Amino acid sequence: LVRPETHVALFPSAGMGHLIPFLRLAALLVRHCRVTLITTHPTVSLAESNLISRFFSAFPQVSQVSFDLLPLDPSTVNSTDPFWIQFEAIRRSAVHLLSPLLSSLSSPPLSVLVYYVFLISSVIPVVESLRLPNYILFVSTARMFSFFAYLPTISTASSAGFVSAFGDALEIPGISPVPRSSIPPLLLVPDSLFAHMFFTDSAMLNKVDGVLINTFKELEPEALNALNNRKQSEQGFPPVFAVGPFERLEFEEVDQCHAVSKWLDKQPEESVVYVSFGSRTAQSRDQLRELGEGLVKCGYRFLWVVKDKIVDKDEEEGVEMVVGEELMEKMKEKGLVVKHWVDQEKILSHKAVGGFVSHSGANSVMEAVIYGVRILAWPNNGDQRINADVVEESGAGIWVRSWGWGGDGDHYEVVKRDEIAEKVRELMESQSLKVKIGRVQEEAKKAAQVGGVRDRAFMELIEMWKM
Ligand code: BUP
Repeated sequence: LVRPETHVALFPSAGMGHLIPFLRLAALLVRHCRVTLITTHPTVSLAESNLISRFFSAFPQVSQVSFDLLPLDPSTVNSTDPFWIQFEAIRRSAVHLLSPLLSSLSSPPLSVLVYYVFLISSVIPVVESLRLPNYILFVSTARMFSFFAYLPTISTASSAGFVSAFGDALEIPGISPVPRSSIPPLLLVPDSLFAHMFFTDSAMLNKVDGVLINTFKELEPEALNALNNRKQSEQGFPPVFAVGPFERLEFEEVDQCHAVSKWLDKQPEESVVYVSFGSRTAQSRDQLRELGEGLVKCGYRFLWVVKDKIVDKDEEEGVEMVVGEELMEKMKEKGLVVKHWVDQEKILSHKAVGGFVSHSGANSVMEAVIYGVRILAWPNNGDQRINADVVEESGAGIWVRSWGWGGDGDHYEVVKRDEIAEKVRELMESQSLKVKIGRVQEEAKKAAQVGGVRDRAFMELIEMWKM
């Protein structure tokens, strides 16, 4: 069996969508080896600091080392999104602080660092000087990773070069084309912070020893095969390990969800559509109201998590203020509308829930698959249109390509209530969708069973890391 001295340090970045998979990875790894989690302070959201505390209470055997961020002048960063500013603060701080921090983790000596993708350029010089193997936990889909990893082959490492090289769609060998309309919007904004990170870090991929992705073969066969082929044919391309599905852990449970659970308990089986757009994207008031009207119109019961601010600490107005009292009154009969953090997996695993209107964040897609809840994907931002292809191609759900990005900002269009109602009805009524998600769920269960492909992937990694 594995020697206890294998020691893995995990270095996540900001935001719940990134923190959660790192914590779930920590929980899977701690069964086999020593784990240290590097946490950064301060966090952007309350949800992050709360979850970190609960994690260490639940896993006292995981060591914590704290990484205090150096101050960053926001005017030196081309972004107003607090999460992107935080990513940059972590990147810059890591250049100075990571080396002494990793060197201090000496008992037992560190075997490997697993970190967030947009830290590659900060981490590589450090791990090279310490001769430490380095792996990424890519917190999106394998399809998105194929896109990320393909960029250096077509661009001149800048948005301008990329835009002119792109055309209508990007043909990546082995996967279906990525249309221009699916490119993360910020990648097309010259000199955006996001574009800077994307191009700088993808260009250094060949210095990464391996990539872990929370996915499994049957969910993304084409992308995983294509990545494997690329590894075989291209020197320096890192191996990709499908280590999913990651599952929710007990410590993630939140008290606030009791009222939600009580309400769900009263609803008939598979009668409720759950609506949530993730932890980082706020929607415009106009879109929120059309969505609310659409939910009323669809005729199904619904549980809707409203979000109109990017960061939870800024959410000051109650849900009535945000969606309007008149609409709240209409929604009362069939809906429960909340504006706080909920226990999403508890909701998805509830027998009353039959469908999920989701922004198709990678974690949400995987969670819906695990519980066999079919998805109506409505991408808001970033990687989400690329993930929506995974939803459709795998049979986990549907999406409407003609709908614009669903968030708030210049490039977003409001989708009207009638269209929303019609698609939600299709989601809830289609028998073929039900059958297809059932098949994907079965595959997810097989991948996660004891001795299944997920366990084998971890054993392979740990064997390598102990050398
Ligand atoms: Br909101 C919300 N409760 O109320 P994604 C989210 N979640 O448990 P995102 C809750 O946050 P990225 C809530 O289950 C999932 O694990 C949810 O991750 C959980 O989207 C996670 O789905 C959200 O990947 O992150 O937040 O947009 O930017 O990484 O896609």
